[in-house]
Amino acid sequence: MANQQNELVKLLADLEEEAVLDLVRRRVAAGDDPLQLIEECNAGMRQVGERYEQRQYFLAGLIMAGEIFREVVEIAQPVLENQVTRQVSGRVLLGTVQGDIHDLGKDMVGMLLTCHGFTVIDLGVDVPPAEFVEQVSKLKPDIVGLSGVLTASYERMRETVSLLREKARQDRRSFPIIIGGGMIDDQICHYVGADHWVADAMGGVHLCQKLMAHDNG
Ligand code: B12
Repeated sequence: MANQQNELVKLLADLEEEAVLDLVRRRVAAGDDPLQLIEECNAGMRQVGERYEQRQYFLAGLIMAGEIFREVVEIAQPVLENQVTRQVSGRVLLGTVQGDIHDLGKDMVGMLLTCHGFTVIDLGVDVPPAEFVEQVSKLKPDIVGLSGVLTASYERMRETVSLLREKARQDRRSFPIIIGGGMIDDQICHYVGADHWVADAMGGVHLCQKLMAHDNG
């Protein structure tokens, strides 16, 4: 199994589209956990990023990696949807912050939250801070989730959080703001002013479940 795992990471890092999809299909058919497969592909994506930084890959490599990852998620999604029990949970407003068009991570979180009974309102990518504020006022979600993987996104997240807090104060409402995306850590969360951060999509689901239980308890 360890070899197979390394194989998937390596195949994705090498952008071997057909071989990746073939291996994923075989492992799904053999009963492997689809989240584990996605996690391995994520490790492959990080290697693609490193190769891009080292100029071994160019933009086309990032685009290709994005396409392969999306195809992997398409294979895994039906299995994931069958695995989970749907209970009615809360409403989560999601979006990738302004200036950032990376959406694979956000979509992954959205899909898993939906599988776990959350109603997800997805504002898409490159979402200006004012748009988040407007939609939060209109849709009144229980939780707001911001996604961003570029270093430049942290400034936009900070601005978005600040505007959301101001509006929440005016409306006498409160809702937790969580952030996620590649390189986010405690320090960035503190800088941005968000309430929580998570490193992976399933961690996001567990956090949202905890926040809703707290809300209702
Ligand atoms: C694929 C990719 C692209 C694709 C994206 C396709 C798409 N539809 O999303 C494309 C080609 C569009 C792209 C473009 C660019 N990219 Co790019 N890209 C990547 C790459 C290789 C993978 C990102 C990815 O999708 N990972 C898989 C997902 C599933 O992981 P994730 O996003 O981290 O999400 C997980 C968690 O973080 C979490 N999560 C994410 N969001 C949220 C939100 C919430 C609420 C929660 C709870 C959890 C959560 O859940 C997810 C699943 O576990 C990364 C490398 C890397 N290390 O990340 C570079 C990377 C992010 N890109 C980079 C760069 C530089 C660019 C470009 C500027 C390149 C260019 N010259 O144009 C442009 C920027 C465009 C823009 N304005 O946004 C740099 C960023 C460097 C930096 N520090 O800012 C990276 C790190 C590569 C590198 N090492 O240099 N890219």
